[in-house]
Amino acid sequence: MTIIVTGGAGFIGSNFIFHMLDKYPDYRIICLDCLTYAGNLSTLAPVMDNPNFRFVKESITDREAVYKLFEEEHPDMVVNFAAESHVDRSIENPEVFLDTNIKGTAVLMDACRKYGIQRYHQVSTDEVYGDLPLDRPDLFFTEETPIHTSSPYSSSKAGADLLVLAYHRTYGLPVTISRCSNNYGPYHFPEKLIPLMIANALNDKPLPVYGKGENVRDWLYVEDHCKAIDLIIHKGRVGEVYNIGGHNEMKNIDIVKIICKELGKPESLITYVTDRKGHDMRYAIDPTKIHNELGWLPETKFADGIKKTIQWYLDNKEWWETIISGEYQNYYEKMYANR
Ligand code: NAD
Ligand code: TDX
Repeated sequence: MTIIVTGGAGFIGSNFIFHMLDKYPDYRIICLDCLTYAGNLSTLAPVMDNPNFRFVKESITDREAVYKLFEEEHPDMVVNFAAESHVDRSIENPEVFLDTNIKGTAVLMDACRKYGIQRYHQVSTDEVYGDLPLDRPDLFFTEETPIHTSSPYSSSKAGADLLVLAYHRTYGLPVTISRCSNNYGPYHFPEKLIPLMIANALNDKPLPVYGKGENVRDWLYVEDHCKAIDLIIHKGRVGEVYNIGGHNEMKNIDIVKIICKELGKPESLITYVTDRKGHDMRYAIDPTKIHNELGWLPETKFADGIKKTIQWYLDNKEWWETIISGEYQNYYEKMYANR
């Protein structure tokens, strides 16, 4: 089995590669990643010498490069993690989100059509469903919830999902889609809530909470997401969408307070800043389908997962300090100064 994993130098893709190489010693994994600001080759250092692994630095939007890779490797599956993934960046500059998230998905699927494939899997997000109100805790996103996006990021992911379903219906491409809630864990890029708060707290810097911090996210430990995708690509039904979520809804402010407590830092570091434009209020996934069909359940309790995550950031300071000392400084200044 040869699998092309795109976006494997990023947060979830790298965790997925580690999971697959560990679990399937006879699989060949090809990571296709163009190393944007969010991709980090040092993340893949532990597997670089593995004979079952190959890294290819190309963009999923480059048709020629993608076709060449298919000719060389004859993949049995493609799992597409590659994306521009940060909502705040999409608000500043939507265009690259359209290129990578929509056009890149089409290029990958065209290659699958041209050369043949057993499975094309699209890694999508719960954000395609929009948001839920805080005063209706009885409501959850199911796979039938209408697409109703809020940000350029989520719109580009929804556009990709629709293309994937269209390629299935029109060309019979054997596709699956997973829509997951917020992940956390090792190698999470420090522009996102949890790693940003850990890094800032460790540096005794202000902890910028958008709005009132009342927004709710449904947090899932990244390893549980990887296990769900593993199940879907092997046992999921072609043409189907599977929601993945941890039934672990938490307010942003509560997450930040937990991080302060775990690190022994004062809550006085918390600073309320101008809200995100179009900020989604609540995400909550109903994972009944993947549970009933594939037997998947989240295994990591948040109390344990957040401890493991914080410990990882304490043990791997070099990884994130290198990131935040580079181009990230300009990003941080632009996004947070005078906010
Ligand atoms: P990330 O930003 O950490 O990593 C993205 C990776 O994709 C990087 O390595 C980057 O270099 C690569 N990439 C970007 N553009 C590319 C291109 N044109 N060609 C090749 N590679 C490219 O993202 P993540 O958080 O790991 O998310 C991975 C996927 O999971 C995304 O599709 C995202 O939409 C989805 N998702 C993320 C979450 C979450 O909580 N992080 C939740 C649900 C779904
Ligand atoms: O500095 C911050 N302060 C803050 O209050 C940041 C970076 C975020 N927030 C809030 C905004 C959100 O309500 O925290 C919440 C989480 O924010 P992000 O980490 O940016 O994640 P989110 O916008 O929820 O999107 C994430 O989950 C779904 C991923 O980035 C997406 O790729 C995924 O699809």
